[in-house]
Amino acid sequence: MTDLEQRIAAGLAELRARWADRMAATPARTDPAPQGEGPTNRHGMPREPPGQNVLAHHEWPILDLGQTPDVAPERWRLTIDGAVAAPLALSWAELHALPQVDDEQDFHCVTGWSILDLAFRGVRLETLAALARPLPEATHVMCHAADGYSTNLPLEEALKPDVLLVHQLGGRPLAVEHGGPVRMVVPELWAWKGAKWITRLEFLTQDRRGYWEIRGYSNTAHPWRDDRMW
Ligand SMILES: Nc1nc2c(c(=O)[nH]1)N[C@H]1C(S)=C(S)[C@@H](COP(=O)(O)O)O[C@H]1N2
Ligand SMILES: [Mo]
Repeated sequence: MTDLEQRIAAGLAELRARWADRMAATPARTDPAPQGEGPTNRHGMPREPPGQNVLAHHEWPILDLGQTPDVAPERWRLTIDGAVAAPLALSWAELHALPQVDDEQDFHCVTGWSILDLAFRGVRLETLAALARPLPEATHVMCHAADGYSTNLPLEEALKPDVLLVHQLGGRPLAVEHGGPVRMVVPELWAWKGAKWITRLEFLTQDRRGYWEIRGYSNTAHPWRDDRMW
């Protein structure tokens, strides 16, 4: 193992010892009476959360605050700081030097549409957390984006292995209107939890609401519990 691989493995072991039980107990994995329809997803939840319309990939809406930041990959940086033992900043090349993951995921937007089977490629948030080493008192992470957007996550959601910093879709660079060069995806929660044009992961020792959470969106955001507002 290289030094980098060793640091990731040691950081992951520590995070999993601390968070695995809480991750396994989240509603998107254990709700005894999940709402929705269709065959089940990989966690046993109905494929379509309640009231969702499934759209084709080419119909994927673009929803954001209205200004698309132009972040060239050579200038892209991700800062990881706050309640961590080893703050760091990553370049595009450094992000690509980390273990890459391919994952087909569903994308559920609270405004009533879902897209199924998006073939994402990227880096797990847990890999980045393993390098930054959240302090024992860290409980949440605030995701900040280049357009001024932000969204908060409890660590039992953020550290799940399907939470990715995505830079490719279907083998091509992620389109800028969907958050390229790098966006987050959090497939077990509503899509607003995934910041497009991600710039900073700020670990927190208590919860703090992000852009939409301040404006009345649910702070829990569980699709199969129909958590839409407050
Ligand atoms: N940076 C940033 N990320 C964001 C948003 C935003 O306004 N800015 N909107 C969120 C919301 S409300 C949704 S529903 C999804 C939409 O992603 P899409 O435009 O790729 O469909 O992005 C989320 N991430
Ligand atoms: Mo949204």
